[in-house]
Amino acid sequence: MKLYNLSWGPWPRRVTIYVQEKGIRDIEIVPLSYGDQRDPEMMRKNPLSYIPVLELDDGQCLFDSLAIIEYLEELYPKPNFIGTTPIERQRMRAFMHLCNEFFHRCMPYYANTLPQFARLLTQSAETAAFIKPFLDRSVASMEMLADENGPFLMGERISIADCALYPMVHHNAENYGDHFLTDEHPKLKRWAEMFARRESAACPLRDDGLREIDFVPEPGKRYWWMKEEQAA
Ligand SMILES: N[C@@H](CCC(=O)N[C@@H](CS)C(=O)NCC(=O)O)C(=O)O
Repeated sequence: MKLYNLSWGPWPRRVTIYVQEKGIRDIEIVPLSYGDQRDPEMMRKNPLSYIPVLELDDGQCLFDSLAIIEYLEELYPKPNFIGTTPIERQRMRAFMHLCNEFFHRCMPYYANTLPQFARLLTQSAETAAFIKPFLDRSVASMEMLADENGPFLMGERISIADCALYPMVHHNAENYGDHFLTDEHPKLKRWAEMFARRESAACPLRDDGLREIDFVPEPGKRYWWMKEEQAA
């Protein structure tokens, strides 16, 4: 199998963290750059043009980070990362859904608040203020579901929940300086500090210019976020 990957991408990182933590060694990781997902070859593999994509040996291509992870969990059931009882699995999946909800709420919030995103759109403080309570609620919900004693999100053993959330926390902190976990989230904070020390946690910063405020574009290169007049 081949896993098409973007090394700094929070969504594909869920799968690479899972593969590494699980000890799966027979998946070839194919590195892509941002933009490659729209090449005709990649569009044939995933018409939605998202990374990650898992290509099976028979050529079938699977997409969506958590659906890929659940597929792999069926192929490689040991060690168990999904939960051993229906209740454990339900809690883990509820956490996965909250984690997606959280990250989908981050994007419009950052787009409307971080200075580098002003290159992309006219920012609205009103929109940001509207979104913020929803975002806070997603984080509070994850805090509520996280295990009391840890050290992992679902308890003593690492699970898909850890692989699903860690890249999002890391992405926000390292690329945007947003350490959104506060003293109101003691369980998540303790967990994030613990997980950051794991070998699977290391990852490069995003390199498409949306991290730096004072980014100087490479001459002649068309960045995906550039308006036409900027690219000319
Ligand atoms: N729901 C998808 C989201 C994947 C996603 O947005 N990946 C980013 C890279 S981190 C991407 O491919 N973006 C390209 C685009 O939106 O065109 C998943 O969980 O895999």
